[in-house]
Amino acid sequence: MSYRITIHVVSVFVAGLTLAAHAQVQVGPQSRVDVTGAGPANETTISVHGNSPLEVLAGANDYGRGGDVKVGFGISLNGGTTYVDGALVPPPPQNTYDAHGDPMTCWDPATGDFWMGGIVFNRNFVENGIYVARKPAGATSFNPAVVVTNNPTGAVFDDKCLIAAGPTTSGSGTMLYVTFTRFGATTNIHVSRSATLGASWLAPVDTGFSGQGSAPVVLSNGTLVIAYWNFGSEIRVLRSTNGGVSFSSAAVSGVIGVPDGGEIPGAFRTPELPGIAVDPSNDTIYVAYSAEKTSGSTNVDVRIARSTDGGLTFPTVVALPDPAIRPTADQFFPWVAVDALGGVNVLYYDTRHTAQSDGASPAFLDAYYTRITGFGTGSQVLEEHRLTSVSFNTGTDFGDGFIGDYQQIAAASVAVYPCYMSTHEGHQHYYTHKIIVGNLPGDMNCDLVVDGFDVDGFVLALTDPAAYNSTYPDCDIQNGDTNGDGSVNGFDVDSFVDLLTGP
Ligand SMILES: [Ca+2]
Ligand SMILES: [Ca+2]
Ligand SMILES: [Ca+2]
Ligand SMILES: [Ca+2]
Repeated sequence: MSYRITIHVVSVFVAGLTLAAHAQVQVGPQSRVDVTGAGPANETTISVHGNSPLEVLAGANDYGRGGDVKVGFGISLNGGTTYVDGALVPPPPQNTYDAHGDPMTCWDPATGDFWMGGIVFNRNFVENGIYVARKPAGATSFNPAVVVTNNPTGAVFDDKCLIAAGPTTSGSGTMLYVTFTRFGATTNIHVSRSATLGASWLAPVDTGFSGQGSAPVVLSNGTLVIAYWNFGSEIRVLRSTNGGVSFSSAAVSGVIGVPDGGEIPGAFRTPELPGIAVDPSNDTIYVAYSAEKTSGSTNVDVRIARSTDGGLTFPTVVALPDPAIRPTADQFFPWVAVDALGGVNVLYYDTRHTAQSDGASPAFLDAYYTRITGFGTGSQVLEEHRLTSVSFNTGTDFGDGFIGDYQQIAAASVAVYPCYMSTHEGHQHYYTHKIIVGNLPGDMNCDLVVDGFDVDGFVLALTDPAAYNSTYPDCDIQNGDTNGDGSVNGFDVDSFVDLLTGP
């Protein structure tokens, strides 16, 4: 017996050396979400199941379903390899309205369920509102949608909604928040809440603060933090420590300059809408936005601001991309997500691959992804990957007038899913990749979960590494190094068992 183990130690160690040469971040192939949609589709949203990270819910403004624009969705249970796609059906009376859009998604750690929705309106801009639908974990369809707001008179118009789920301030149960801008007598951000898992919604609260692009997250103590653009030269956050009843505002950025169409190639609109994410392990908040490299410059960059005090202050700001690498191109439409290893993952559009002037129409863009480790420290590393294999033409559909107003990226465990629009298939469609940012010790079947289904793979990795690699060709045998000593061998058995049986 001891002889056999010795042999296996040697053979597995060699395999480990080979794999160690692989890049840390593995970007999977591009996968189209609106597989049955005729397009165009743009303005993306995405959420991932935190405890079952192959389950993904993506969405977009989807013009390819017949009739006017709808909230399109794509559900994947296999990490975006394949999608079930379609469009949401609004609840009465909103199912008679002409158009919907501003897609939003969220995932709730307490129930494991997803919610998705958007705005809905008649083209006369009188009747309008917001709705959401619940998708139970593992389901490939939605429960009937529910009205969040409905405005039948045209006195107000609700716009640019986003949604978050998290614990209540008392720690018991889930609170859902939909944040949006209500145009009318004011342009204030409003917040609708549901303590009934989206079955019913309270009348929206006027935060008292004017802004657009409100993007919410919920901290572990129930504090609600909402990034927004103040219609001026600042990115700010709203904070509510009483469950969305009252709000205060704090600065994220100071003066940023406001990038507009004149500072970016293309004629499409480029509102300054921030992205936001929270690291659930420590409540660190990251807000992503575009800014002039220096005040008055037309060189637009992405910036990521970090708060470690629950959104009161954002003292650490990182700019992308590394100016030593790409000195002149514009980067915009950023969103951010935090993986379980603490990496800060950023999606954005970039103009670098075509020589083009600001305002030149159409523009040629690429989707880019950067993972930041050691955020804001002397050991910071920016690992950048181009996601699109060819630059896409923004003049495809809408005459270069519209490519969506935002795009999103989501992360869970060691998986990251950017979701962006490209026109390379002849229309605006939307796409994801599964990006693996590191090893998940014990996950031998690479479903991003460590459980009893990993036992067979673990045994095979120890006894026959070649057979493991052929049986699990997409997996990294180094996940068997559960004791973290760099080798996969019999010394990993105890720690593997601990992973299966531990808390
Ligand atoms: Ca520029
Ligand atoms: Ca730039
Ligand atoms: Ca697994
Ligand atoms: Ca080991």
